[in-house]
Amino acid sequence: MSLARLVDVHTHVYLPRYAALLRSRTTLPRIITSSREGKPDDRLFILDRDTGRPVGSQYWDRDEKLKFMDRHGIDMSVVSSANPWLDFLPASEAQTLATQLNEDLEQYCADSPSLSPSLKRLYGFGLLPLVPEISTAALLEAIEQISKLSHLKGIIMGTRGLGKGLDSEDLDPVWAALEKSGLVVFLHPHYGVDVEAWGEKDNGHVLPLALGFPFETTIATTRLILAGVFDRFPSLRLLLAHSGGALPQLSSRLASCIEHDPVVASRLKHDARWYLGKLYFDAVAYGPEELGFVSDVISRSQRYEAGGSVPTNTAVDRALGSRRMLFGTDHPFFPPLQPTEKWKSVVENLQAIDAVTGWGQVEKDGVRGANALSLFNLV
Ligand code: 5CU
Repeated sequence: MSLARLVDVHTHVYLPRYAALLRSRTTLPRIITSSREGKPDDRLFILDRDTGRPVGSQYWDRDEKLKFMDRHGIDMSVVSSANPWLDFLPASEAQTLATQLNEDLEQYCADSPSLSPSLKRLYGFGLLPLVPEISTAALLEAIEQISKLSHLKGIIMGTRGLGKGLDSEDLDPVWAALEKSGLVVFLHPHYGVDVEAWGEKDNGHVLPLALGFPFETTIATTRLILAGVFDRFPSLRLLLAHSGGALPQLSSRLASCIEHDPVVASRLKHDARWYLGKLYFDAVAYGPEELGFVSDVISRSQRYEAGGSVPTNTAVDRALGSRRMLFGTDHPFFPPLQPTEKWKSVVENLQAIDAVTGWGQVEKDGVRGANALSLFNLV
């Protein structure tokens, strides 16, 4: 077993202030409290057609986060607010709450135990008030606020932007400021795809979570590529949830569709596959084959370095791609259905990293933590 640090970059919280807001609401998203066997019973409703799920202190209490980390050998976590963030609020409320929640998260991290004289156990992703009608000035102020909070190392963002999606040019000043700040942008889904796609059978939350979430990320990232955002802001650091969804699998098809489309064919500076090598991917994929495949696709992007040159047949260096992949748990989501010491969702992701063919100890340690330390400049 390696002694290298284990760092969780995909782990969520509903900060107490936000949980209180969810409790006060009468429409989605909300927490409904009822009584079960004489005890208060909190249930969270956030998704379209959500049937609810139990929520408790593991969603908001920092001690519970630290206990979970200890139980799974996680040294450090970069914690983010869970979906749906501020998406449902009017602009002025979103702006005020973003400022407060960023302060709250800074405190949550700053007061966490130290791992070494210079490192805490908890760091965070802040929030921007990304809602329709918000002013650009308010967004830039939020980026400035987060940049000054020393324990916040990035921002978490959904896919709606200001209501028109992330490919809207209205967001260019935001991308420019984020690029300049060096903050990592964690792109995370919430809406999935049209619920009609799921049919009428009750399949719990399986279809929206297993398929809807990753497809939402796939679509949002593809739209960013197509809009030339990575051409205009080449140093933007974007971390994709759930290993980038289906984008790695579909990237050659995307490249071909672009090449054959008169509207888009000459728009981008690079072959679509090149952009995947500029992104970061969490390793929340649950299987070694998937992780290996994603690292191949990232590695392969270098073949497209010269503006879409013809790929060679040289074997891809799988290890190279691993440097852009980072361990995550999705805690406190996906708790075991029956009480167990360790959560299967965590154990499986760790076992997957360990079992990727072609990754040596250096690559595995990188994905487990060293890549995160480097990406977030945690030294
Ligand atoms: O179980 C869920 O609904 C979720 C969610 O909403 N967000 C997330 O990050 N993971 C699971």
